[in-house]
Amino acid sequence: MGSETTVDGSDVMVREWEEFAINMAIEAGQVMLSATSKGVNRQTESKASAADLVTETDKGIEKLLFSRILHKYPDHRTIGEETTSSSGVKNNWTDAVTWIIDPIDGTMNFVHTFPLSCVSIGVTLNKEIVLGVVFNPWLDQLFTARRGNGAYLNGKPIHVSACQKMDEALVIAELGGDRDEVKKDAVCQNVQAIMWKCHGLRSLGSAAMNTCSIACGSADAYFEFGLHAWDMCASALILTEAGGCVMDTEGGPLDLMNRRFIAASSVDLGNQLSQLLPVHLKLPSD
Ligand code: LIP
Repeated sequence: MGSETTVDGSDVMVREWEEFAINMAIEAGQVMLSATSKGVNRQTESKASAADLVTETDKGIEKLLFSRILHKYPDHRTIGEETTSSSGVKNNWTDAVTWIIDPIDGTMNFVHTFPLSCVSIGVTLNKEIVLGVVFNPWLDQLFTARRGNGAYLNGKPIHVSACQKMDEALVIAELGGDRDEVKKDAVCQNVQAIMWKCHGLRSLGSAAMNTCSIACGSADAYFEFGLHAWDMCASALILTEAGGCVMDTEGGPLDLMNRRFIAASSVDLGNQLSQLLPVHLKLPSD
């Protein structure tokens, strides 16, 4: 493990946040498991569409984590899926230390007990991601990364695959939660453009799990329009620390608030995917 410093020069601080985030992620995982064993995971409300779900467990975990964070670090900021969706206001993302959290990424999977959902905890400082922790309690997978220190799965270093070509790549695409006609048409055109040009197409139902799969070399590229900062933040760092890349769907740098995401095992592969996509949706930013 390396010992590089972070943007403000203090890896010691980020290490402390990491330990704290890991404990919170494990606690959140226990809440997910217990909610499922009681059957309350199936009690849902919908948000942007009938396929964009929220459960009491999503809300409960977000509340729990935010209260833990603000109790320990009163001057830190928080951005979270359930708080932001219910307030209807844009994220106030500043240079301050900001915890960007998806309490359950893959809520649809959680509701159906499909074992691919996770808690995703990212931290930004000066608008750079400095920490990423993703925990899937069903598979007991804990992905972690601090900026400049590599990426780990259950404490063991992980690395992206060596795949460089689309026709050898396992690619991930998602339908996403928005179901308006423009979005549906874009998904169909984009999927059609890549489906016969790659080794295979998958859809895990969780942006963080999709991205972490690329980080550990089990998949090679992923794109989605309509993601939010909390879907991307933690796993984007895990992937880049594992040697991969994240970018805007048109190939520029990733803007966490811009809702357009390509993740790939290399810049080359990311660019190949970007060029194959015929539709690049422009969505209202977060
Ligand atoms: C969901 C994702 C899913 C993606 C949806 C949505 P949620 O997050 O991770 O893979 O396709 O756009 O954002 O709502 O389960 O936290």
